[in-house]
Amino acid sequence: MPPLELTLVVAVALIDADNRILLAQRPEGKQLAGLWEFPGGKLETGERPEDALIRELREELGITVKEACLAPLTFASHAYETFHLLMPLYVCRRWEGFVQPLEGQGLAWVKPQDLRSYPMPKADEPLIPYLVDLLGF
Ligand code: 9L3
Ligand code: MG
Repeated sequence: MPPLELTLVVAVALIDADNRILLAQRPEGKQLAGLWEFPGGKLETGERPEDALIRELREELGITVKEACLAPLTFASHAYETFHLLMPLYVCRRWEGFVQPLEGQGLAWVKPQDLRSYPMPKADEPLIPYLVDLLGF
């Protein structure tokens, strides 16, 4: 069997002053529509993960994040049917601007212990315990 194509994606747990985490619902018409994910997206050619995340957060949520405010927490890896997704997860507690659903996506601020109630992409689910341990519950 040929190796699955590798897709590099980057995601972030935005954490507010009440230790709630932002989940975004994947819009209709996109892959995995309706599932709740840590915001982010694919790296474009030549982009570093931090650059891609800063770009995605501006495009999807209208916020400005400084690279120094992005801390890597862990790494997700999941083989879907047609591609293998590798996705570092960053955490971020500071940004400029107000979070807005610029792509019409649903947004939810969720306590760590409630993350399990939101149906997520397979790649995102194993990230939950890292956030629960980081933030307590
Ligand atoms: N994906 C999974 N979990 C996430 C993100 C941001 C993305 N937290 C998957 C969904 C798509 C692929 O990665 O299959 C690319 O994402 P996008 O560019 O469609 O957002
Ligand atoms: Mg995206």
